[in-house]
Amino acid sequence: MSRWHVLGAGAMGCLFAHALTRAGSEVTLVRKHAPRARATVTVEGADGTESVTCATVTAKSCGSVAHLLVTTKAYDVANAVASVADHLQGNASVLLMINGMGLAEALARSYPALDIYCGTTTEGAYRKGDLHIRHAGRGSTTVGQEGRPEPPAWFGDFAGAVEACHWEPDIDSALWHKLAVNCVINPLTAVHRCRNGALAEGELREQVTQLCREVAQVSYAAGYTRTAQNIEADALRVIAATAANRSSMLQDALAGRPTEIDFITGHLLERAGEHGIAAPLNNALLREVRRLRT
Ligand code: KPL
Repeated sequence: MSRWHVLGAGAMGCLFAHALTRAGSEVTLVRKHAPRARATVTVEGADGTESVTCATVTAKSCGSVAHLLVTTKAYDVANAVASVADHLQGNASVLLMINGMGLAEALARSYPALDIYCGTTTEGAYRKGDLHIRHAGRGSTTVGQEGRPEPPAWFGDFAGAVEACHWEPDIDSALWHKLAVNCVINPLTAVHRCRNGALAEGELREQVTQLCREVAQVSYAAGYTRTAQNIEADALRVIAATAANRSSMLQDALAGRPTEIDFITGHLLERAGEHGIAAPLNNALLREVRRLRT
């Protein structure tokens, strides 16, 4: 069984730490403060409530790290990884389970020896308290390293612990698809302070169509043909399936936290720029969401 260090103790960090511990992996939560050597992680699910205990350490005292799972907000990744950099084994495996794109490449430039993987999940979970979450909806988890057809040795145990988890050789396309859906839903819900379902009606529905048109143009140009062809149908399906939810960007905005807009719409616009595509509504939303905190 692999030993995992987990950065980020939000809903996803807790969900994965719980699943890995339950399956027998040794999990250590790396936290800002670790007053106790062990802490309880509690998950409320459809089948009841279950708790496990995990080791807790601070970055300074975390010991040697062979497998690092990063579940922080996108804007915290660089600092969080830097905080444990002195403890990373030379060729440590780092799995980024975060929103947005562009961070794996940035991390690889800073730490060329690291073996970096990316993942995306449709699991639904929200935080009820410190290390206490509600697992609200079951989904699937996709992990990969672009261009690597076969998973590494640790993936067997990981996939055995995490429900409906599969290896994806073309992880970039999976991440882009998630990013595309997030570009359509997250900024609109944050700016209009509405739940996802409100995007299916009226003027916001028209903006969804315009965003999808822009996202499709960029997706075609960047070579993500399946996303280009299906983005509107896929975004509408996610809007319907998550109608009662507040998007993560709306939750961040309501809590006065920074948002992940630069890693979601910002990344889309970078790619649009490379291909000379304007994407005006995405541009306007990027500016509006950036202004939400000022
Ligand atoms: O991923 C999401 C998010 O909120 O970040 C969606 C799919 C939009 C669900 O709310």
